[in-house]
Amino acid sequence: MKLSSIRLHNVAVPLVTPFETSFMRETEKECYLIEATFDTDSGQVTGWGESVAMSAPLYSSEYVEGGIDVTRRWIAPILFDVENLRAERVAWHLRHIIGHQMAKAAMEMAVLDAQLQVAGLSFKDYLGGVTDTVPSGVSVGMQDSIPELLKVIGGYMEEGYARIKLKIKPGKDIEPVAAVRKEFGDDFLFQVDANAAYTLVDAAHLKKLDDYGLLLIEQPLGEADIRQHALLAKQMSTPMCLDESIVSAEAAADAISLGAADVINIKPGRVGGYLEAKKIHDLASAHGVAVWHGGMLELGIGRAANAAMASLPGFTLPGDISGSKRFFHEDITEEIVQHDGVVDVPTGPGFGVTVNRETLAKFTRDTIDITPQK
Ligand code: OSB
Ligand code: MG
Repeated sequence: MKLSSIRLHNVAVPLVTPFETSFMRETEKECYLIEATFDTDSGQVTGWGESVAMSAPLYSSEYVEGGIDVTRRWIAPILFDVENLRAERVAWHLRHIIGHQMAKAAMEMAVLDAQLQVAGLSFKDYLGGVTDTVPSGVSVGMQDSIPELLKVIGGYMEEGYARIKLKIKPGKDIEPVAAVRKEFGDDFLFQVDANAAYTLVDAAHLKKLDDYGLLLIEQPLGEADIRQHALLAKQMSTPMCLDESIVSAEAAADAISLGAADVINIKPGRVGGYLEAKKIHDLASAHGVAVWHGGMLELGIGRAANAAMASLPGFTLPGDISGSKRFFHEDITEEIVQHDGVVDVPTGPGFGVTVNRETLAKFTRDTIDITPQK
C-alpha cells in the first residue's frame, strides 16, 4: 500500500446534553476524521481514522488544531514517503516525532482500516477478538443537583446500561456517590472518575469512597503521579484504575510493577494507537491486571474500533462504549446501538462502519487536503 492523499474533516457535532468533567464542560463534540487514500494491488482504497483529541488541551496536552497541524506538517510527509505502508509499522515510521499520540493513533487507524479492507478482514478478527458483543457502560457527567443526577442515572439504568461511571471532583464526590447508592442500591456496577482532580493530600477524604462498594476509582491524581497513585492505592480498598497516566505500554509496565494500577483503562488514542493498546492489554493480562475500554466521546468510527478492541479476552470489565444516542442525536456512521447492556462488535471488513457523506457534510467545519510534495 502506498499513501496517496489525505483529507482531514474537522467536525463539530452537538451533544444531546452537556458533558461535565472535573476539567471541562462540553456542549459539542469537536474532532477531526482522517480520510486517507491508498494505491494498492487491488486499486485505490480509502481508510478512515478518528482523532480523540479534544478541542482544548485539558485532558492531555493534545487538542484538535494541534493534531491537524502535526498531521499536515510532520506525520503525512513521513508516511507519503513509505513505499510499502503497513499499519504495524506506522508507529515505527513516526518514532522520531515526540508525543502526539492521538494524532499518530488516528493516522494508524486510517492505514489499518484500508489494510483490513484489502484483506477482507474485520478489525475484531485481525486482533483476535473472542466475543460478538461487548458490555456497554455509560460515563455520566457531573450534574447541577443530586435530584438531577438521580434522574439522569435512573434513565441510563432503564436503558439497560451494564455499568455506571460517575465523574467526580473535590466538593462533588462523597455526597453524590452516597446518594446514588442510597437511591439505586448496592447491586449495580458503579465506579467513579476524577480526571486527575485530587492530590495525595486528599487521601483521607478519598478513603471515604471505600464505603460505597465501587468497582474502582479512576485517575484521582495527576498524569505524572504514578508513584503517588501507588501510595494512595495502599491506603484505599477501592481498586485503583489509571487512565491519563497510562500513555504507553512502558507506563503501563511501570504502573503495574509499582502497584499503582489494579485496573487499567485502555484508550488507544492516549497511547498512540490500537496496536500499542493491544500490547497493554497483553501485558496487563500477563500480570492478572483487569482492563476495560475507555471512551473519548467517539463518533461511529472510533466507537466501532473500540468495540472490536474490547472483544479481546482481557477486557473483563464493561467499557465506556455507549451507544451513539448517549452523546449524539445523529452519528456520522450508522448508529452504534446499545441493546440489552451490550454493543455489537462490527463484523464487516476494516472497522465495519460506513461514513454517511450527507451527515458528515452537515457537521463539517473545515476540510483540509494534504498531498505529497513532489
Ligand atoms: O476520563 O474517561 C475519561 C471523555 C473525555 C475525556 C476523558 C474521559 C471521557 C469520558 C467519556 O469519560 C467516556 C465515553 O466516551 O463514553
Ligand atoms: Mg477517565
